[in-house]
Amino acid sequence: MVSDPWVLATRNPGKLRELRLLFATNGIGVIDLDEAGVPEDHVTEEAIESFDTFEENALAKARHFSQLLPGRRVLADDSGLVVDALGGEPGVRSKRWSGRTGVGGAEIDAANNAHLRARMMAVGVRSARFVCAAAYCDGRTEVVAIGEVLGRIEDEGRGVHGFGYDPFFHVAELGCTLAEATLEQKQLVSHRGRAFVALCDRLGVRVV
Ligand code: ITT
Repeated sequence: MVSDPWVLATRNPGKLRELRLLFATNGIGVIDLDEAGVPEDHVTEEAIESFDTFEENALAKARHFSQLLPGRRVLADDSGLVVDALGGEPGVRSKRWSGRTGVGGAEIDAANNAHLRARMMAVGVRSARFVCAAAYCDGRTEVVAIGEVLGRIEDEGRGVHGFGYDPFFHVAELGCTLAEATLEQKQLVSHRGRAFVALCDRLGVRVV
């Protein structure tokens, strides 16, 4: 790696895996908050993401952790699923949509996916999109960029890769769900891949 690692302000290992791959193509290392030595402060971290837009939440996260990590380049991601037939739900509330608290990782993903399946039962219009706001802050410069991927919600989940709602999100461009795609395939079309490529473009950093 050619420079100090950048800090991705996340506690989500799925996001870290995807962005590590993307930034590695340009020789930039990425570490998460645990690796940067920032102890988890659940209450504060939840409160930061209380805006109604992905952009505001991502920028608030990047700013907050940039203040805790002076001199570091900090990236943040706020993302979620937007389902047309549900009036845009769950949107910025994607992580806690099922209402389950006190669990994380695979358990919260399973609860959210069960909730999605139940809400979409007997719904004819299946179109949806994933949205990601990517933010950068280094104490002087702040940049935010958006990426989206269009798809449809499947009746049943398929695939074992990825995280979150990936098993239920079918992408026509790939011909499969995001959980059936490899990390590299997901990266090429995903909301996150597109948002961070646009962000890097604005920062003058080339990633592919
Ligand atoms: P942070 O620590 O980065 O905040 P998080 O999981 O809390 O991690 P968000 O607040 O951005 O992240 O919530 C996004 C939720 O939306 C996430 O928990 C998933 O349920 C869903 N989501 C976002 N991107 C996704 C993706 O690529 N595939 C599947 N689900 C995704």
